[in-house]
Amino acid sequence: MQFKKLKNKVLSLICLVVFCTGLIAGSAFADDTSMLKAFYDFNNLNAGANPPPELVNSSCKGTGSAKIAEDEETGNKYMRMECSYSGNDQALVSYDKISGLTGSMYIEFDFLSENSYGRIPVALNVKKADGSTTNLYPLIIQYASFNKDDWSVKAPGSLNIHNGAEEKAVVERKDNTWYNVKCYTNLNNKKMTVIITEEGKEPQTFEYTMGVDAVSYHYLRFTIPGWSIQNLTPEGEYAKCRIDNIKVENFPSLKLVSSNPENESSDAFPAQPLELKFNNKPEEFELEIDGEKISNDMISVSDDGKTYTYKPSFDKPWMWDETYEYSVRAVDAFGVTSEDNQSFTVKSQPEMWIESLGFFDADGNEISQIANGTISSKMRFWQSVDAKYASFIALYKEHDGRVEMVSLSCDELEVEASTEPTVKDIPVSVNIPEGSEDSYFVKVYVWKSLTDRTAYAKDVCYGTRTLN
Ligand SMILES: [Ca+2]
Repeated sequence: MQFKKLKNKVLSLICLVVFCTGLIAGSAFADDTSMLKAFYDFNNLNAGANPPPELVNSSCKGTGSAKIAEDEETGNKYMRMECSYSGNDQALVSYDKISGLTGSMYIEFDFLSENSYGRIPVALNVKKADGSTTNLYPLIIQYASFNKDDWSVKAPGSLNIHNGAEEKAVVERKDNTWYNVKCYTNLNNKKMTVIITEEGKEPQTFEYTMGVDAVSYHYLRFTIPGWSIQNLTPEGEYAKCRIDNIKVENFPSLKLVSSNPENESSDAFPAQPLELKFNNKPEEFELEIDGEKISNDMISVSDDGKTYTYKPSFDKPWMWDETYEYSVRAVDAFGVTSEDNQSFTVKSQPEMWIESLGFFDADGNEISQIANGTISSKMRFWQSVDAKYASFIALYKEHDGRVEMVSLSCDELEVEASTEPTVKDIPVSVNIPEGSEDSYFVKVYVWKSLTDRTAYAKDVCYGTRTLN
């Protein structure tokens, strides 16, 4: 049970059919949502320290280096890379944990170049089907051009993007200015999107089709190669840049990871919601049941955006012994489509079966939040034998963490045997005082009789339901 304290009169409704014990159907979701997530802001490291060990090769070669440094004004720590003029030196930091990953990748980092020297490529290395590797470059910081007599800057250089086939200059390079770079890549549809934001300016978005066919990622690398400053820099000068807030996230290709009722199962029941869970958040979703498109207004989406639930309306339940075939089509943020065709079969009708259909207002509209007036809990009874039940409906409030019952009404329900279901309304009057800060909620119980609080056997009924 979930008691949620919400603002004003946005209060929770809880419907509890107490005789239903352990009846939430379906199996645990398969764990197929594994993804890599990494973030480095360097703030918990000491100035002068090496970068974290996952950024392998951080010891660098020759006189180039990558060390943690601190901004004296703000206290922010970042990774400072520098490389000398001489020969084959380079400063190199590589994140190899993406090796072998597929699908979509999100990379983000902040950078600043302290001077106009050097060509600083940020390489996203990818593997092709034949095992060879090649680079995409979300960013190449391209040196300025200089007047060789006094090394004054002739042209400021640029920020470039390389899609695997060609390199384009997209933004002017400025010294001592922070830029944020976000890069989305998808190996399946070869989309590459780079968003560059100069501090305090509007983001600029650049979209590409990758110039390579790749099957997996290999590494992400930040480098200053020594050759890139040779003969372009007065001897003794260094190329220097700062890198901070490196984020790496892998999104496997969108797919349906579980369905409830399970595919090809045969124990569904008439009011059972159809719940479809994806490994990632779809941006588009379409559901067709028995060839008929279901409006997305009829479908609810979980807070994380990954689970879609269709609940059959109370006057149009799934029918006993029927098989339902459905198709699901979803598209992720990278334009990758996932399509599945599945089915489930509803069980045979038992002697008695009771379903909680939710809460409804006086006009018969289903509601998900408590409001003043008459609220009904609808119960659907499928009976092949005559039966009597006792219903209880109670209004509660939660005040200072203590739950108090405000009102309770009970009734005897008689349900005659029928091949058709019988829907009963169990009403409660709600009167929440104006301006109340308390959380109010409603619970409904159905028992075998007023004195016999029998919990029915598992195959008799379904119905523990929580509405928020
Ligand atoms: Ca930082």
